Amino acid sequence: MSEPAVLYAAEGGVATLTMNRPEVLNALNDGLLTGLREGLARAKADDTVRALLLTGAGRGFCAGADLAAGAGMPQAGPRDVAQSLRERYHPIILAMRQFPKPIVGAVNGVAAGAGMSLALACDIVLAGESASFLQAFTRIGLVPDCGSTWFLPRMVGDVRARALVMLADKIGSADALQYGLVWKVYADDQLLPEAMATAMKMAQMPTRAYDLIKQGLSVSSGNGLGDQLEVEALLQGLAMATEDHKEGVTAFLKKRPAQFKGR
Ligand code: T3D
Repeated sequence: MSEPAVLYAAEGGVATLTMNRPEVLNALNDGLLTGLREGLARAKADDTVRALLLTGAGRGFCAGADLAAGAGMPQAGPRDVAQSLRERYHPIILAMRQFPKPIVGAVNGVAAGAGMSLALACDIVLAGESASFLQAFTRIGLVPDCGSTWFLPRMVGDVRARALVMLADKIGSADALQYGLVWKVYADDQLLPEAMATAMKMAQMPTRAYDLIKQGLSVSSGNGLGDQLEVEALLQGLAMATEDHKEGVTAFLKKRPAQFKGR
């Protein structure tokens, strides 16, 4: 039997999704897209999972849509690309951004096309020194998809976003760090241990507050200050009703470390 296109492992409160088609740099075919959707749903439903780690097997993170499996192949015949994006890709990007637990991306190699969008959809993006990022779309006559035109201007500003998508130059981890695409860069052999340590640390934090933070950040760019203050007030009311808030205050007053339960 062939290996699954996405490996799922859960340990210490962290579910790890490993994109697993290393021979094609984890290009996205149906199996891999289905594996991502199912892995996200499984990790969301499991109360013992309080953080998610996304990475790639082999020397690539994800090379975007599998060009040999139909994407952009004239011989595959006409197809409704918009429908394909809506049905196969968008649910993954939206599930990641709406995921009620933090997602750490460990970008271990090239992240190209929709693979770069996947990396950008993570909450905390960590990279290995040999990681690279490529808005590959114009190289094959396409436009960015899977959220890249939404993420990039917000993350790196308009000047860099335009250059990245129009020039389609591959940038390395040092530039990605300087541009603000990634949080930290590690030596390649340290990336996974560091990413796991980050995810495990986040799995011990107040999970409900993380969910509420993600909700607040997701609407902030469409809001004026007054509206966003109101969003924060509503979210803070919800956070204040959690067991973890009570535990945080109690631990502070008793001068001991907090034991958050994610409730
Ligand atoms: O409905 C829809 O599906 C539309 C959705 C579109 C969303 C998109 O993501 S469009 C963008 C698709 N991705 C690309 O255009 C990137 C294509 N790949 C590359 O440009 C290069 O492979 C990389 C820059 C990513 C890496 O280059 P390099 O030199 O490190 O590796 P390589 O030798 O090119 O690739 C290694 C193998 O992976 C190679 O196979 P081989 O020759 O060893 O048998 C290569 O063909 C394969 N591979 C890499 N990317 C893809 C791929 N196979 C299929 N699809 C790929 N995207």
